[in-house]
Amino acid sequence: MSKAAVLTAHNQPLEIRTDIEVAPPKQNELKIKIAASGVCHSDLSAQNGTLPLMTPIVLGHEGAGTVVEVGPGVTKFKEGDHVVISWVPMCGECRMCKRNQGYLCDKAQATMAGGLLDGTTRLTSQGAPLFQFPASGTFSEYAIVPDIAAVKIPEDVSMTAASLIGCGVLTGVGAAVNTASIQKGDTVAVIGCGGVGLNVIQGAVIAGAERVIAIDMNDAKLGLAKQFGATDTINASGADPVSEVMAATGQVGADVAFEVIGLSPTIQQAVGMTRRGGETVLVGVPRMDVMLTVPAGFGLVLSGKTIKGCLYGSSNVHTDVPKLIELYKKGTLKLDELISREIPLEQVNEAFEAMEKGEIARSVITYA
Ligand code: PAD
Ligand code: ZN
Repeated sequence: MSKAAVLTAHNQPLEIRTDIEVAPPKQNELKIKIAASGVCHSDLSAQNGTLPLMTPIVLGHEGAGTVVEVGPGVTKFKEGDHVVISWVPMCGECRMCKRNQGYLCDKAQATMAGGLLDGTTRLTSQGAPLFQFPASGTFSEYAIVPDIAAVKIPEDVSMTAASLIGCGVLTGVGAAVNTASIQKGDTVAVIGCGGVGLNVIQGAVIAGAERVIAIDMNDAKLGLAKQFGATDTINASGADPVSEVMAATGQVGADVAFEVIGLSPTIQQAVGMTRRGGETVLVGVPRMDVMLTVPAGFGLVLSGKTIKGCLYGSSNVHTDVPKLIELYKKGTLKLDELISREIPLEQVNEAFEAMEKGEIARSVITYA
């Protein structure tokens, strides 16, 4: 029996349960003892129903841990390996993986409602099965994940720092480096400087952007944005970010604008502050009923703009995680600076509250 935080129904606080039964890993699955899990806004979105996952469910998808058991057929992992968990399993063999679009892996589709590759789960509590955040479920002392959803990391890297790679860093840095086509010297605007947005900012710097305009409603976040490489900041609570960005760019607009919140008005703002011929990259996940409306003529066709959706930073985890670890070791990629608080699992609901208030970059749950 072990411990996990369980969402029993949307909009309910997570329940800490200590009766979790974890079935042994099946074919090509790993049992992971979770060392650390970041709390991402997508967990909060699953809690409040913005992301429609099945319940009861163990949330958490930004994690790192140690392999404690391998299922039949596993050849690439052994007990004791340290891994980062990818909430999109990437098989490396399907048509999407083969065209370097592993983030859209065909096999992963079966996990998306909240389970493993066969659509089921290995966790039980109070006699009933518990779903898992797709291919993960890191608000739990133990998780069973497909072996194609794990990436080995060196043992000398802190698991607390590495856990953040599992979602916020792959997504944010990937949005800038993989999804967008930032060119050296570009001006980039980033709306929303939370755990993911700060990574878009550092990714934009890595991709060669010269100016990075950070936009948020919270001055503390704008301070952090500067630490991550923003050259300009705009507090959106007292100003119209579109006219501010236009004024700051000589009425040209940003070469690339990112929306990293998932709200209709800020999506409109991102499109509005993108220059003619530029790119708008949508990273924030809106409610499923949010429609994208842009003036198709001057707003898109006659201005030659591109609007791109960004899933998981268009990442290929099996090659991108090792690259990010190298950048961290070199000091080019900031991970420790993303951690606002280290908390026990019991404080996960407080972490959601702090996130809703926009107070923090990342809370990271650490396990004994
Ligand atoms: P977060 O809550 O840490 O950050 C959101 C930030 O937006 C906070 O700093 C807020 O202050 C700021 N904000 C809120 N409203 C406004 C506004 N009107 N104007 C300006 N700033 C505002 O969230 P996060 O960084 O963990 O996640 C951000 C989004 O990215 C969220 O929608 C999440 O679900 C999504 C996400 N997408 C993917 C993907 O694959 N596309 C992966 C991971 C997360
Ligand atoms: Zn996430």
